[in-house]
Amino acid sequence: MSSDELPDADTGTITKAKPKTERPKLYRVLLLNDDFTPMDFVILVLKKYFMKSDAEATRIMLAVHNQGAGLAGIYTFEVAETKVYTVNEFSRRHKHPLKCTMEKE
Ligand code: TYC
Repeated sequence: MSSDELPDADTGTITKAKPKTERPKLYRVLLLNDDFTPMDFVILVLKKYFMKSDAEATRIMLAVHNQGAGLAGIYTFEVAETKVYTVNEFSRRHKHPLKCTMEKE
């Protein structure tokens, strides 16, 4: 029996005493560099889907351009999944090879 498990007085049933408010797992959403997507398009994506300012979007775009990948944001699983899907769809629709991925924090 772990410290958060208490036996019921009458039945001896073991129940968890600790209120369960576990923190959700978080996921990093990344943009990947490529040779063809215009810099302005990457900045637009960061502003449109990740709510970045012009200055912050430019900083992140240049970090991706120079280092190969860069952090667009950190979200819960379903939000991260939706960002990845929406950004990849938006890039495909505009015929740019920009790729967005996610990884566990
Ligand atoms: N490397 C691209 C260029 O020189 C710009 C770019 C930046 C592309 C970031 C993708 O995630 C990216 N046009």
